[in-house]
Amino acid sequence: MTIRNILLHPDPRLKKIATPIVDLSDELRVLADDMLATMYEAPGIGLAAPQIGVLERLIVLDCVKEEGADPRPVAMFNPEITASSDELSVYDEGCLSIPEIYAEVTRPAEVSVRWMGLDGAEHNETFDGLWATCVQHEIDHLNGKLFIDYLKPLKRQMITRKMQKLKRELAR
Ligand code: K1U
Ligand code: ZN
Repeated sequence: MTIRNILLHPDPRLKKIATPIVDLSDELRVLADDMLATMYEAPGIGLAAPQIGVLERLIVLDCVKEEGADPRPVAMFNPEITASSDELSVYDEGCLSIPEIYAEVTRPAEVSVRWMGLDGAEHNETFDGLWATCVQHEIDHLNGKLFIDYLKPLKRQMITRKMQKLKRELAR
């Protein structure tokens, strides 16, 4: 497994709409494995393919947080939200492409998702809690949307300026 480089905001590739996956190839299975390894290493609870510069509709997540609980790595090809609750939930979100910055985002508390799994079969599941927040955050990445896009323009601008400075320093 290869740990991939995670793109940092601002990057034009993080603003693009990712392409649907047509055939589940061995290459895509390797990509999913690499993304899970990259996510665990970061560490994070989710990762979307555009974050490693691959503009295809693939996300991975594992939101099991309880100490000693079994991990639950999930890879979703072409994930789609098929239903959202009216009830909302607020979570202090982070993003591996915007490190060390957290902000409250309001989203539906429960979402039903359809996706193609590593086995090539269709899966359907309803998520709540952190899983619901994370899967929505990751699907947003596939549509070129970042969690800071939910914030007021001034706050978003401040974060973007901070990230531009960080990227300049890292490039030195
Ligand atoms: O997509 C990403 O950038 C990953 C992101 C997912 C996410 C976090 C919080 C709310 C919604 C979506 C992260 O994983 S940021 C890191 C993080 O939250 C975390 C890291 C280690 C342990 C627990 C959480
Ligand atoms: Zn993110």
